[in-house]
Amino acid sequence: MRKNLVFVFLIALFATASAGVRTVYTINDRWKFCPGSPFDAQNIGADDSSWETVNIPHTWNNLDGDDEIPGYYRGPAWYRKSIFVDESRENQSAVIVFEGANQVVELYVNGLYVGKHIGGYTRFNFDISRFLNYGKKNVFAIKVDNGYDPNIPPLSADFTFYGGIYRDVYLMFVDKVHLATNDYASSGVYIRTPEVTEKKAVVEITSLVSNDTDSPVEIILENKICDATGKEVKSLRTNLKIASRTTETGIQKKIIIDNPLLWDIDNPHRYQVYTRVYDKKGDVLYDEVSNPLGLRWFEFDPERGFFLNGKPRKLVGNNRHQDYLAKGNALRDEMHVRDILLMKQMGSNFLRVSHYPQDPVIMEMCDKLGIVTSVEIPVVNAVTDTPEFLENSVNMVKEMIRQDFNRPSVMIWGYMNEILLRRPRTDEDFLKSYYPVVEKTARTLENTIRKEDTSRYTMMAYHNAPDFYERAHLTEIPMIMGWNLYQGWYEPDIDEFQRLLDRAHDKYKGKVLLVTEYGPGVDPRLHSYKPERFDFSQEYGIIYHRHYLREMMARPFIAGFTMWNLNDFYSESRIDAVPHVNNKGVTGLDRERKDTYLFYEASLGNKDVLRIGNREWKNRGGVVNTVENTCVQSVPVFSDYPVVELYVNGKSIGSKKCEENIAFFDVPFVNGENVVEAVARKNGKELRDMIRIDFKLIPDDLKNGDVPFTEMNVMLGSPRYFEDRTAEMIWIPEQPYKPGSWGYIGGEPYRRKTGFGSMLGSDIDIFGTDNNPIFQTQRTGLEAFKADVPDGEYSVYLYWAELDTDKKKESLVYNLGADTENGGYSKRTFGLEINGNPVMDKVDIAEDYGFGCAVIQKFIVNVNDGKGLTVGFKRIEGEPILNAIRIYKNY
Ligand code: GCB
Ligand code: CA
Repeated sequence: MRKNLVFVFLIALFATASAGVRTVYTINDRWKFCPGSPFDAQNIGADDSSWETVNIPHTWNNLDGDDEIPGYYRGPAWYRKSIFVDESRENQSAVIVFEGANQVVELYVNGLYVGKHIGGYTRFNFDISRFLNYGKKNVFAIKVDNGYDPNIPPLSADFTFYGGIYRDVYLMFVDKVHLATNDYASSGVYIRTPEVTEKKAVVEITSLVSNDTDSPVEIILENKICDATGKEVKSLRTNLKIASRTTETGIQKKIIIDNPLLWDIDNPHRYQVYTRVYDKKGDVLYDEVSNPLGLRWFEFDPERGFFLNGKPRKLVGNNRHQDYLAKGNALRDEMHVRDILLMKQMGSNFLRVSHYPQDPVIMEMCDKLGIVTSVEIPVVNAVTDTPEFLENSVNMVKEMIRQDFNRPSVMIWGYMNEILLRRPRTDEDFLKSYYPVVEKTARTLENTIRKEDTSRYTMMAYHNAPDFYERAHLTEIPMIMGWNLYQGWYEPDIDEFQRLLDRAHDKYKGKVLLVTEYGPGVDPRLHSYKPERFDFSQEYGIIYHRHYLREMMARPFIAGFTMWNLNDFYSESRIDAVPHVNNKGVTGLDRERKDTYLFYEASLGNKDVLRIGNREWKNRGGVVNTVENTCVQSVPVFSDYPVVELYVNGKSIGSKKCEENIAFFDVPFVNGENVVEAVARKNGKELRDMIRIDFKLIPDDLKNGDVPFTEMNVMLGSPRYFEDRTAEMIWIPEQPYKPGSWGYIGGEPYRRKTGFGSMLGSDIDIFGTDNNPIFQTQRTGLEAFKADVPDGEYSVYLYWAELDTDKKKESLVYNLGADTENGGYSKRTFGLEINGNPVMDKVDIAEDYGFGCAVIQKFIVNVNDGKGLTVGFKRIEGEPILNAIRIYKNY
């Protein structure tokens, strides 16, 4: 009896549910995948048994960046999967929805061609109703191609164009009468707020309804607005007639909400709009979608910056790339969510969704957390002068706008990034015709945006070549000018940054200015107490960001800024401290928080922040530099409190004032474990933070019995510290030799000459190692490396790489002025002696191993009669070199 009741109840539940609610679910798992163009791949009977099995999100390039082979696979690949579709779906419309796949997709269902989509960063869908067999299995075959196509943006850019279905893919079943799914994969509903004040909001809702049946229908269109608690605030019904197989527009104007709850950065209240389609009596619910509604008004003022709901707000935040360590761009929702949480924790209120639209959950998170966004299409570096390129770009703009139209977080649409960075040619003849093409593209995109959406601002991001942009009239077109600036990184003089801001402010009167990019490369494994531009150290990262933050905060006309970047990201064509990785993130590829992140966390208006810096530098070391046999090294502490006290191994080493939210402490490290604890107090509140560091003391006096010598790893020509995280090994800077101690004799640190002076070490990729920084610095022309180590058996490892290149190095696209301009390699050979014994008559690294290749040679050496260790270099031709040395006591 009881059982039966439940049963009846269930039937009732299902009956109402299936009538009105669309069904949407992912079909991500267990696809067959094959790169290339396998014969027959689209056909039902194709044999895919030998194909790899993958889950979506998927990319075929996620591991490409790890090898030495330049480039990555760009071309076609196929996905196949059989999917059972319920018989009950036969009288519905069936749609397959892709959140994003890079970059051209062709879909076949049951051997039949369904359609094609161009562009790798926006959502798209296909109605597959007439291709399906109901109550049966259906073969889906999807061709995805990420090959270069001159008609599809981006043509080139500083990020990897991963191929694959790298975002969720769904099946959706909906009544034949439904909210439109044929409108650039939008929700079919557009919510506008022509007027919002504290007193009153005026809302206007445009809904597109499709009738996929063979006869006309009359429907009732309902829009119900609820507040965040679910309470109904307004509800409107409109009658609509829709002819067979057409889409009709229903507009509901002048919906008034009194005393609206506003969407704000600190309190992002969201209403929810439920759009429903009923039969004409209002009895049967055909379809429903919901959209967020944020009531807010905003304005950019060229002098006073950004205002949200009438209040000035400096927009401070990040750019973000959609990739992660070893995953490429194929990230599950939770990985995207995590990034926005990281931003929020850092104190950001602004995200430049660059250089392309991203996963819907990114936008949802920004709506939820009160993060203002700017979204842009990936027209980067250059354009192609064809109608197809323009058409594809316009389509991308429409998809972007329509898909994210209802998001309260979106306030800016962008459409070009550094579009004159890669001018295909630079001769006058060419430029004369190229500039007008770029201008025309820009104007077309600008006009498209303004037509699609009158409520947001438009933006373009320029690189530091205003003359180019002025000549092409690009500075006149968008409402907001975004500047990508790297003074103190690619360009030498960091103070040029603020001068440039002031000049731009003077010159572009009436224009709104944002700093859309700025940032130094930081390899989290590198540290330096003599930080300098382009050394990739955490410490230079702080110098740079501190400077930029100070200057931008001091200028009200800078409406906002977005650092480059939230996270490190892959860029196949780039070689820095980590090959194929752009290290300008404030977090790593694995989202490790660098000191720069901690600095912002303490600086951006967060409350009660206390973070000891260098916290990921777990294996740390250095040379004894006190009579107490400790090694004093500086440790930064980040806090929004005025004073911090630091305890080292239980003892206070004093209090320091935080200046610009940082206090630097000289910490005396002992061998082994060190416990460092910070305490800050304000208004009766106490904050504490603690880290543990494993420290390896390296004796300076090698006869010092208190700190016995076990090993030392020294990078030549380098003031940097490096942590080999795999081997948990510490690399320390070089020092000159003095008797009783250790160090180099003779020679000079290798410095690369660049367009702007010289820089530490080299930036070429070093093959055969994961530890480029060990090899990228070098001492040239040295006579010897001496260490007065005690008697015993040693392993002595010499590390080499030829840093000069055989021909003038091909200039790296993104290192702008920082490219190496050393004349190129001239022959070098030298002899090697250990403790006076010739061990190799003729070392010729370039000849024997090639250029930029890691070479590590281990020598077993007996040291006796108290003579210590001497590695001698005998010049034969050119200057002898040594990149690093490891001395390890075997017995
Ligand atoms: C830029 C580009 C960005 C690069 C960045 C860099 O100006 O817009 O895509 O990644 O510089 O790191 O060089
Ligand atoms: Ca997703």
